Amino acid sequence: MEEQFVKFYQTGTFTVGNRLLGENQRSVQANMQRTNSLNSGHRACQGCGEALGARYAIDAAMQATGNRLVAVNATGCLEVFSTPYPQTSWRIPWIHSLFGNAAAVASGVAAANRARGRPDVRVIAQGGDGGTTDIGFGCLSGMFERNDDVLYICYDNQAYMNTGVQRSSATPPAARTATTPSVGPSIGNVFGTGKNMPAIAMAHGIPYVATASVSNLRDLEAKVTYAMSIDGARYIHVLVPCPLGWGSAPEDTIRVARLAVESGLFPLFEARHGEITGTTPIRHKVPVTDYLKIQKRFAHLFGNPPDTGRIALIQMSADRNIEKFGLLQ
Ligand SMILES: Cc1ncc(C[n+]2csc(CCOP(=O)(O)OP(=O)(O)O)c2C)c(N)n1
Ligand code: SF4
Repeated sequence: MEEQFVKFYQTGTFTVGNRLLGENQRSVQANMQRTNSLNSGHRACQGCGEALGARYAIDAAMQATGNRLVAVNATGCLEVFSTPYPQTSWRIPWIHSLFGNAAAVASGVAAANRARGRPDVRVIAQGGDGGTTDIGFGCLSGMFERNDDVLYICYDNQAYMNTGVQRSSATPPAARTATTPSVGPSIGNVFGTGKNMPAIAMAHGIPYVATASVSNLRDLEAKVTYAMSIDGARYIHVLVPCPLGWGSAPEDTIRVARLAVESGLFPLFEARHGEITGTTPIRHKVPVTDYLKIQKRFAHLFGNPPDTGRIALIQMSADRNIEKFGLLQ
């Protein structure tokens, strides 16, 4: 009989697979000693990418800091679903700031720790894309510019989800939201607008900037772990699909996030002091239609006839990323 190589896809998980890996390859989440910083029982929707991303990121940061961590949370889904007063799912010191000032509050916490002679207690600020790219933008830029000792994590679900899926400056072209055109020849968000937040963070020359995706959770853990090993202002931008706002199936959250990466629409990279230092190559390049078709927010692109013009524009932007970051190696 012909021999067949059996591949263990589960390596790195909490289940059996972790034992197949060497100590230094094991994920934080697979460790029995993980802190469960964002505990079960919260009220996120089924399949929420933000809940998943935050759980991995904060547990990794806890491990990297020897559990000496304070998190500051902007208003948004992550804050609302995790802390319906008087309950909380957080098992770490956690502060709810205003919607727009998480970065400034985090800078203050870091300064207070220094003043108390406890610079070993590290600080994370976190928020959604609305809280980061729009209303919290000024405070965040100040935190970067002063090189304050804070890791800021943006969980990018590409709209204001908590208040009913309004457009943010991270909403991609053609995506339908509650505040983008829903009738006429060009349904969905317009082209040529929005902000590239990782590039803006890099332009501040801060020590570390990275993008991550909940499709690559080990990579997310590694980036958070590295970020907590250095000082100064750091920024990680995580793509977190939102089944409610994207109109994707809850069980497809990882798949959608992966297709964003594998199509080139969401490049994974790291940058130090404003220069790209590493990228994650695409393993199996897919056309952007594979990504778009499984989300209702893009359904209008696939009518009869399909909107080939705008689909081609989205494909061009994915191809530009692939070329710019050298993602096909
Ligand atoms: C100054 C201010 N304006 C508006 C709101 C209402 N508000 C609360 S959460 C939210 C949306 C948050 O969106 P985002 O930051 O993208 O996070 P998400 O909920 O998508 O994770 C808004 C508009 C507020 N709390 N404060
Ligand atoms: S609306 Fe979206 S981001 Fe908010 S809890 Fe539900 S899935 Fe998560």
